[in-house]
Amino acid sequence: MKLVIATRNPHKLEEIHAIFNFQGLDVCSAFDFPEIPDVIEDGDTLEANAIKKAVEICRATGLPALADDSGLEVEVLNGAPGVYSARWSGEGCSYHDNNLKLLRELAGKENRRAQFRTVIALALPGQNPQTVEGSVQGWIIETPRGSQGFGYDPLFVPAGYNQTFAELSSEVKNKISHRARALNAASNVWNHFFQTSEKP
Ligand code: ITT
Repeated sequence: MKLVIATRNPHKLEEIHAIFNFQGLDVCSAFDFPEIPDVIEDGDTLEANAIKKAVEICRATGLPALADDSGLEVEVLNGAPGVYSARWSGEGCSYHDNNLKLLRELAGKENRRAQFRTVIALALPGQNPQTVEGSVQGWIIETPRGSQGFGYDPLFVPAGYNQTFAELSSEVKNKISHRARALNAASNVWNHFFQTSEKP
């Protein structure tokens, strides 16, 4: 059985493959379908965008599709940037631009608590899409540190650690991250789909 990972973010795709053993599934990604336009992520929630990405890619390819929509939710910013994490500082912005904006928004603030949250949606042809989620608590430091990972990783220290996600090895990040927890939930909740795929 085939499965399309509905992402064009290479870092995310690499993490998903490092975290999850898709066993007998024949896995490809949105990179393998360059003719399909980017999905417009105009939902108000991570759930809405994850479902939209999975459903549109499932319809366009006729194949089961799994989408990941993730965001950083900062307590003192009422959950921002959240669903707007990718383009927080404007269309075409870089991870660096977003990190600078985060530092500006938190300047002088004592409460630096934040969480990363991932919603995973699975869309199977002819069926209603379903979602699961995972999150990891932590805090935002004042100066970026580390060169691993991507996005807001250089500013995020997960609870129980002293290093940022960009300083920790990918093995550690991929054990404790929002994405790892969401994929773990996915394998429990959708075990039927993943087990079926084990058979030849
Ligand atoms: P796709 O929609 O093609 O999957 P995307 O980058 O647009 O790729 P999202 O809409 O989920 O993905 O955007 C999430 C943004 O949140 C992403 O661009 C990063 O800035 C940030 N982000 C997501 N996961 C992260 C992680 O594990 N570590 C650091 N930042 C992350």
